[in-house]
Amino acid sequence: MEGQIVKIISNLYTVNCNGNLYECNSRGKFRKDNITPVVGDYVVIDSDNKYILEVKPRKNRLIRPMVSNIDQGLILTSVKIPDFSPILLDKLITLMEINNVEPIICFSKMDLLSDSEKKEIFKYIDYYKKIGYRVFINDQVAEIKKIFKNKITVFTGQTGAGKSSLINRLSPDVNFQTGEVSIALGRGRHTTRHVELIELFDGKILDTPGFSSLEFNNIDREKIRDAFVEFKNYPCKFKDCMHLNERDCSVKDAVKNGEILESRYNDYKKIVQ
Ligand SMILES: Nc1nc2c(ncn2[C@@H]2O[C@H](COP(=O)(O)OP(=O)(O)O)[C@@H](O)[C@H]2O)c(=O)[nH]1
Ligand SMILES: [Mg+2]
Ligand SMILES: [Zn+2]
Repeated sequence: MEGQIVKIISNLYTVNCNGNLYECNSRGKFRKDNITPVVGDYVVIDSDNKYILEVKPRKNRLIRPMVSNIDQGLILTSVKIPDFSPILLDKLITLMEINNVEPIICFSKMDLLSDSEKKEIFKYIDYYKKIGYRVFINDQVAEIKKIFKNKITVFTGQTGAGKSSLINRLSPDVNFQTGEVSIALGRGRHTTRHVELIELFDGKILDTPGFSSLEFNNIDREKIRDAFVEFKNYPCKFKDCMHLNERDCSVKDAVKNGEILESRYNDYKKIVQ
């Protein structure tokens, strides 16, 4: 029988098979093969003996939190307290593109802006839409509810960006882990929390924010370049152009003539360097 791991506590794996939950153990074999089943894994189980028999190949896997097969990430982006940070947004988009996770952008706290500040943010909103991303403002609750269907979604964004508030507005009964509780307890050691996939609007969300550590170690420069999706619309003289110091670079031309947003290009350079 096939299903998906939705929760792991110690060595007990909760597997959802067509809506029925089975609490399974894993087999010693996995440890030997260096496979650790994680939340999100699609697995084959022996439903009589409650054992996981096989872990299916993964679409992707995050380390913190430990989870696999994420489809999309909702990036909560505050425009005030904390101020809008294009580099943080572009870093999150880049990490998601590299991990085969679809970025969806959601701006929060627009109500704290003056009209002229709003206009400035709408330049970014229009640009990210133009290059193909879905962009919302956090008061578009009805529209945001529709994005979850048949997908596994992870929420991300700085502390204070409005993740918990948005989830509360979407569905007041969801118990979303803030990720800040353990620190508030003031203990030296973080309390061990388990991660869990929660059903929401015909899809699943991870109850813990992801992509919180923005580390780009061991990532190929080419992968970072390709994560800036709009660059592909500007073929350069050199096929492997990194759009940095090369001559005859269509991407740099497009930045100069305003087709590519300057902050995007500058963020690309910062990330790649
Ligand atoms: N004015 C305003 N405040 C907001 C908005 N969204 C969240 N907040 C406030 O910002 C603070 C941080 O929000 P929270 O949801 O806890 O952020 P999280 O750390 O990402 O979970 C809280 O005091 C919220 O009430 C918004 O759209 N407008
Ligand atoms: Mg929170
Ligand atoms: Zn180029």
